[in-house]
Amino acid sequence: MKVAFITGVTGQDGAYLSEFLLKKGYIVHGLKRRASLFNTDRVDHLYQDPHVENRNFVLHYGDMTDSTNLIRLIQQIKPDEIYNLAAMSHVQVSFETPEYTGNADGLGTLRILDAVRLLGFEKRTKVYQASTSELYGKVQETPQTETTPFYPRSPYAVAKMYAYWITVNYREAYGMFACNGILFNHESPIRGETFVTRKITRAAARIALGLQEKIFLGNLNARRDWGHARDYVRMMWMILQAEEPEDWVIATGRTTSVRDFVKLAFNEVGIELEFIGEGVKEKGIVKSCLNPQFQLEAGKEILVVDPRYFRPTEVELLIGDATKANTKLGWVPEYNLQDLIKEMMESDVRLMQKNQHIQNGGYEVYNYYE
Ligand code: NDP
Ligand code: GDR
Repeated sequence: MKVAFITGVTGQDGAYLSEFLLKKGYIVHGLKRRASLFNTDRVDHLYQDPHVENRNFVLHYGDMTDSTNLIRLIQQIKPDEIYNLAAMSHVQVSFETPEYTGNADGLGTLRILDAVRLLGFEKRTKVYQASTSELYGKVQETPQTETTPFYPRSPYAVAKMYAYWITVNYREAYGMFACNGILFNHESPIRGETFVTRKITRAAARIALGLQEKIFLGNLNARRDWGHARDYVRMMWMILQAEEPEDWVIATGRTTSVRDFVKLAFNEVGIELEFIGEGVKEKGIVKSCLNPQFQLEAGKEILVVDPRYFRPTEVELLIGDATKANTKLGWVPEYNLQDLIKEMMESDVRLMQKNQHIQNGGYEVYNYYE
């Protein structure tokens, strides 16, 4: 039985990857942070009572900023594969917490790699590093490939650039099987609520059900290459099963603006939108509501641009070319954007209907819109 250690196990990708590896027969160990509230919602269905022997899913407390903790855990677990997914992963928040982001995302990666080296595990433990299309930043060429130059545009991306190169360096210096997956945006029904896709699908569900008046968004012109997290975690595993350690772009090859994502999400529940005005004056208005389940009048303003969501430096256009992954490893995504939006909308409508029932029963439901 292979043993995997996943940092960031409580995040979107950590949850999908845990499920994937457990199905493959792995023993999965995960790193979780101590928090004042429970933070394991996404993996609670995999939880196993610690009093049961021979568990195949085990969580450990730790933090990417704590070297001794990481060394001790890697020594105990003796993983065949480490998936380093832990990170302060919100680009806009990284402008508010640049030093912490550098520490957790950049130096955190070094701590993992160096723990492997220090313990003499260079030849037994493979390392996957969660690199990102944010490395491309300011557009140098499109579509972006493994050879496109990097031009990071946020403290997050700069930290991830350090992580990318330290992974390459440990591979070359110490012969480690250490690889970067340069993953473009990938989403799902369990995507964090403050990333734009989930913010939109939650709000679309709430607006349709009459639980929320409008959504406030930032740059509607930004374009992203959005895939499904389930397809992308499969590729993380494939990267570590390849013959040679290399770096790989994972993307769908299709790019969509934030504005079009909004339209598609509302369309999914039978609501047609039109956009009027420009820049900070742009607004989203209901054109028609064909779904008898929802009471939305034509002409209602449901989207407003709020400059608080503009970033000091923005990444305007991402579109990836995953030809290498396709030809060398046979990776092809199973989901397209329409499938993804359908799954996210169905899930958020169900979730919000549940909240509506609770509210109708006289109880308060806490909601936040960012
Ligand atoms: P999430 O934000 O959903 O999850 C991040 C995980 O990292 C959470 O488990 C979080 O714990 C944990 N974490 C954050 N800081 C620390 C820390 N200091 N010590 C230990 N754990 C920490 O991200 P995703 O699942 O979406 O992404 C996974 C990785 O892939 C990240 O590194 C991200 O930067 C990268 N990436 C993501 C892409 C995407 O589109 N999703 C694209 C390309 C790269 P907690 O739950 O306690 O907050
Ligand atoms: P991104 O994802 O920055 O690409 O990073 P996010 O969903 O936050 O933003 C995508 C684009 O949408 C624009 N935008 C808004 N974004 C947010 N969050 N909230 C808004 O209200 C809003 N309005 C417009 C943004 O300006 C941006 O252009 C994600 C993260 O998962 C990273 O960890 C990962 O590395 C990259 O994807 C690939």
